[in-house]
Order: sequence, then structure tokens, then C-alpha cells
Amino acid sequence: MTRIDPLQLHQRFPRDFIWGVATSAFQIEGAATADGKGPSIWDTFCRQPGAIADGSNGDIACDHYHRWPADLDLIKALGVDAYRFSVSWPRVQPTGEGAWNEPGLAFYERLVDGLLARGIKPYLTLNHWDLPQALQDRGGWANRDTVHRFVDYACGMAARLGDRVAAITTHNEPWVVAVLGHETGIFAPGIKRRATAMQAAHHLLLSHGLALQALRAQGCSSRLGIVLNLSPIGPATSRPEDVAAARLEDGRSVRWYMDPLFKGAYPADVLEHLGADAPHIEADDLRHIATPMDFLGVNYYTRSVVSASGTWDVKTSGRALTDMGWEVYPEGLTELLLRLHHDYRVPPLYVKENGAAFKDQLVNGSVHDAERTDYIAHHIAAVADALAQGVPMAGYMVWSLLDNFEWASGYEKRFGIVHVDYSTQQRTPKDSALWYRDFLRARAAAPAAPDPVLAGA
Ligand code: IFM
Repeated sequence: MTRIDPLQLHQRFPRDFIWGVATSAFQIEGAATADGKGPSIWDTFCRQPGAIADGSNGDIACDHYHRWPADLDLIKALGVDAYRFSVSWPRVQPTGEGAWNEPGLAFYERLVDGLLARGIKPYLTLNHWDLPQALQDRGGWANRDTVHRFVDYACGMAARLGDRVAAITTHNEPWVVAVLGHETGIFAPGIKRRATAMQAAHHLLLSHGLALQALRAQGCSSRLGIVLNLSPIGPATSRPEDVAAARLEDGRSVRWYMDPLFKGAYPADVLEHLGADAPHIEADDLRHIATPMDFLGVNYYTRSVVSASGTWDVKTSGRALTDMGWEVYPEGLTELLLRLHHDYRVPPLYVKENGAAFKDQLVNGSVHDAERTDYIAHHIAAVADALAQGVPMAGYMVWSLLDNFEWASGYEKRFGIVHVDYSTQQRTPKDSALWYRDFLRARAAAPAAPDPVLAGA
């Protein structure tokens, strides 16, 4: 890939564009049973033989629960504006309802205050997948009662931190929770039943809308939204069966979430395809789901190419692949952002996750991860391309600050711009972190891009 000049890249963004790094609770915190934390579905899932590639779990992870001050210093040293983190629901409310766990709340209060003291905006996510196991024991996201438990949890967190966090995301990637957690079963809670997955998806969306209403009713001043994992989805060939398969996949993974959130209806073609597996929907549910948002977050890693036979081989694309086997395809991000802008009346858009796993080598205190640096630089350029075409882009966050627990892949896949030696917990900024820092420093020298809205006036 061609090298991108950080200064020129910066000139393509407005001054108030938010730059950040992202993590999630289960992937970095560890301290699985510390200070009254209850078990989550991922604590349970990791104990199932064969569930995690390297047989690992989140018991220690990056030990961020104990090392957060040094980690916040690292974030500060990068020069970012914002840090996106998630709250472990069972750490603050061990059984998902009723009693709150004061030490858990105090941890997030220290974290938020520590960010503010360092001049970094906290971006809080309520659900990055670690549902309290006690709620799963009663059906989890497939049980409509979990919707109300989530709203209570959201209100409790906002009452405690809503005056200090810049933004609150309800759910991260509901497609993953629904489909990987309840249909293919490769993620917690490991259920393999499509009807359960679609009911879970509906309840996730409903809980999002009801939480937004409740948070606004209690005067929460944070900006509120959701984060979806989305990709442009195209057919492997122009054969009608491949085109139809790609359209259905787009319906299941993009329109199933975007349409109810922004148009107040599930896509008719997907409902018809699901038949008896379609979710039970009550009166007013769709009106609640379509509650207006202050922002939409998008997580982008790669495009999706679909064939009716399911046989498209990513290696035939000729593009570089990451260690996850995902094709490096930055122009797909521009394509996706333009589509969201044109097909939906989207509020300000943030890329809330973007990054790549590669096989890093720590040699003499350095990690020369040129592939990751290129990946990030080209995806930032793809965001600039969308911005230049009128998409209301407001921010970009790298996934991830640290190497961490990559779910079913365990610790084998490294997404961090900071290397973690799991035996010593030593952190080492990789070359990509140094590039990101230098890119952010270039802001001081770069003339600001004209505001795209004002420029068009
Ligand atoms: O690590 C995950 C993250 O938790 C959610 N989005 C995708 C990342 C990479 O797989």
C-alpha cells in the first residue's frame, strides 16, 4: 500500500473531529471475581471445553482493573481526544437487577474522573456483551424482562456518571450478540437456534430505544446512540442467485438493524425469509426502537462478499488479509458511510472501531507493525473521502488500545496498537501507536479543513 502523509491527511478533517482509541471491559479488565463482581455469560462460556481457541479466559486479561492509571497515562501520551470503554454490567450490578455493587461503581467513577483529569473525553458503552449470568439463567436477551433490567441498569449508570461522560452507547454490535451468540453459538451464551437469535435481536433493539427514552426523561446530558458492526455486502458474481443471497445477507446484517432504528420497520424480505423464526413484536415496540439518536457508531473491519453456495474464497480477492483472515478493503468503509448517509437520515456518524490483528513480533523493545499502520492510515483516508462527499462524520476510534482477549480466539489475535506481554503485563507502544501519536500531533501544524456543511452553504 502507498504511504500516507499524516499532515496532508489531517488537512482533510475539521478541527472538532474526535479522535480516539477503544477497548471493552471483558477484553481488558480481568479481576473476574474482585470486589463483589458477579459472573458474566463470557465467564461461563470460557469454561466450556473448546469454546475458546487457546483455552483461555478473561480472569486476568490485561489486568486493567488494577493498572488503569498507567493505561490512562498511555492514552494521554497518544494525544487522543476520547477513550471508548465499556462497563461490565455484573461488576456494577452482580445479578443484573436490584443491589448495586459500590466497589464496581467506584472503579468506573475513578476511571472517568481519571480521564477527565487528563483532558480525555469518556465515551461509555453499557453493553459490550458481558451480560450478567444470573439474567442468562432466566433466558437472557431472549427474555423480554431483560429489556427492563437493561433500562434500569442504564438509568443507574447515567445517574452515577451521566454528568461526566461525553457519550453513552447502549449496545455494541447487537448482530454479534444475536447471531454469533444465539444462532451459530460460537460466542456466549453459545445457543444455536435462529428463532432465539431473532428474538434476542429484537429485545436488544427495544432495550436500546427504551433506555434512550428513560435516560432523557431523567435529564441525562450525555449524547446517546448505538454502535453497529456494518459492512458493504456484495455478490460474488452477477448470477441472480448470488445477487439474491447478497441482498438477503444485507437484510439480515445491515437492514435488520438500520431499518427499525431509522425507519421504524423491519425489512419485509427478511421477515418473509424468517417465517416462523421471526420475533414476537408487541404494539409500539417499533416506535420505541426508532427513538431518535444523537449519534450512530459504526464498527468497520472488512467488506463481505456473498455467493449462494457460500463458497467465495477471500484469498481470490488478491488483497492483503489480516491475521483474522479478513480482507483489507478500506474503500468499503467509504462505500458503507455513503450508503448510510443516502439511505437513512443518520445523525452524526462515528467510526467507533477500526483496526486489524497481525502477527506482531516484539524485538528489542519495538514492534514494527507496518501492516497495521498502513491499515489505519488508509481507513482514516477512507473516512476523509466520505467526509468530502458530505457524510456527517464526527469521529474515528482505533480498535484497540491494547492487545486483549479476542473472544473465541482468546489471546492469539493481537489488535492492539500497544503490545501486551501477558506474562509480565508490560505495555509497549507499537509503531502504529507512534504513527497515530504523530498523526495527532500533526493537527497543530495542519490548517483545518473547511466545515463541509458551511462550505456547502
Ligand atoms: O474485539 C472485537 C470487539 O470486541 C468488537 N468488534 C470487533 C473486534 C474485533 O473482532
